[in-house]
Amino acid sequence: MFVEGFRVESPRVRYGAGEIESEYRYDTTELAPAPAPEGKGKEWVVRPKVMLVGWGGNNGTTLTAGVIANREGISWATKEKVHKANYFGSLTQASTIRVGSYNGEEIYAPFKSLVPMVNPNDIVFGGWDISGMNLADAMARAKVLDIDLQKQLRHHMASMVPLPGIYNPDFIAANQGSRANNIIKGTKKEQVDHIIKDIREFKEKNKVDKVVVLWTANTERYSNVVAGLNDTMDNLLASLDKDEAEISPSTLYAVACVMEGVPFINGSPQNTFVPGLIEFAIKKNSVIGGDDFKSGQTKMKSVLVDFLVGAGIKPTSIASYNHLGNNDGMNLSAPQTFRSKEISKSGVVDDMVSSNAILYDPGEHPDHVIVIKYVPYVGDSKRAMDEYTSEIFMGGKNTIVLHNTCEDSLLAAPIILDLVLLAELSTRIQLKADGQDNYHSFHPVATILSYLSKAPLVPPGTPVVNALAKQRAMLENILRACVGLAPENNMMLSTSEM
Ligand code: NAI
Ligand code: DG6
Repeated sequence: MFVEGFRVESPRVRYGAGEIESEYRYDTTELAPAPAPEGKGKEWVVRPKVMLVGWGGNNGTTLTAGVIANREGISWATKEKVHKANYFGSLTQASTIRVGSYNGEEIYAPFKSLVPMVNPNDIVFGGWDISGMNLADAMARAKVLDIDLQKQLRHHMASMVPLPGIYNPDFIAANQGSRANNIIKGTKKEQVDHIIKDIREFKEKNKVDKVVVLWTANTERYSNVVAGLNDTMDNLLASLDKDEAEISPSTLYAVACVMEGVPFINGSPQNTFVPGLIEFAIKKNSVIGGDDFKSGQTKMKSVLVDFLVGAGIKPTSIASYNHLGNNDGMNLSAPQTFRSKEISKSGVVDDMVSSNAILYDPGEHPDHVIVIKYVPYVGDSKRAMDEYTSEIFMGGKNTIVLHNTCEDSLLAAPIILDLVLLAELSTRIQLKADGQDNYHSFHPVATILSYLSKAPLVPPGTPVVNALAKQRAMLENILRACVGLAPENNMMLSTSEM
């Protein structure tokens, strides 16, 4: 929606002849030295169990290995230098927030220090995989981490073996069949019951009361959304009882989690959250979030197009190629699974384009092409190439070309960590509006995870925000609100004007 102009109707604003007078409350934070708080609220934080669907894949093994390496303080040598385990790439662990100023100087604090959050080193991992390979061998199969590091991690991971997973060859590429040797048999209802039993046993075994489940398994094809099948909660649950073929494995895991009241996050692009599942999660007030980790090319796009459109420049064509050689790339070489990825990668500029009707006519959209090719030799080291062409002042053209080479799983693993930590945190935040009697939790469809998702899942009827800076501001301002800090307004009035 776009308006040509507007006028504010408010008792705090007066339009006069040649001037506008407004009353504005400018909130800013001036810090003062104080003793450090004791305990930092650590006692509030539970030790969560994270169950990954696709635990033995590149992302699952890389994240598990990375957390163990951090917990154990492991360092390893490459030909370049001795590396120390870190959480670079994690918003919660490696970024900072401006908390105020002190004597005219900007003061930043770790993002994770604003409210009590789970320490990733405390996370206990588990999960499912249709491949029964133990995590040490699966880490070697992934070929992501340096060999000296792998050697130090092997004994920590050899005893970790994924639970059998739900396999349906109709939903992923046929080329995945050879690794499917660890499978839950039975009807769909029995498979859901099996997942529920797994979750309960994990809670029991690890003496934890909180579990977060996250899908980092193969990208599936889209499920058909059909009236009477999966369009409502009742129809989805009835279809489950009837063992309907069109319920995907990812939806089955999600149904199990909603039944158990366990947060379920989808890191892949397919429509796991069919309308019936969303309705079910809302009715049960069980957290769901996704879709598709926003790791590299799309993250850049959600910055670059926001900048271009925000600068009054008109992107007219975006061509995004990438090639990769890991198992994800092999699975995406099938047209149906590629199509899921194409959809999630394509929608990312929609909100930016529709925000500016000065640049774009109604219905006008830049050409936007997504190409993904499987090139086994490059392994996990994905190459992403983008060409952005824009119209500029007086008929000019501006072409920007990007080339990014990066290990895909090293980008994704910290994002998975953030998704888990923020999903867990969101279950502990309670809010209440003026006039309401009781506190309530956030809407179960976790918009708060948008920053980390290529195609953010939002409550039905709610606008989707893809622009990265807005997504970060939302998250940051929510955390600031939790500790009574004003939203960051970046007006800089206290330093320059007053
Ligand atoms: P991967 O192919 O290495 O791992 C997927 C794992 O899932 C495999 O071990 C496979 O055996 C297992 N699996 C497949 N179906 C399963 C099921 N129904 N139940 C249990 N396990 C199952 O893939 P990778 O690289 O770890 O990526 C995982 C997912 O994350 C993919 O869907 C990918 O598109 C998505 N993703 C990855 C990003 C990245 O940067 N690495 C970014 C955005 C999304
Ligand atoms: C190739 O596109 C494989 C995909 O799984 C991507 O690596 C993944 O979706 C990351 O995409 P992006 O656009 O966030 O880099």
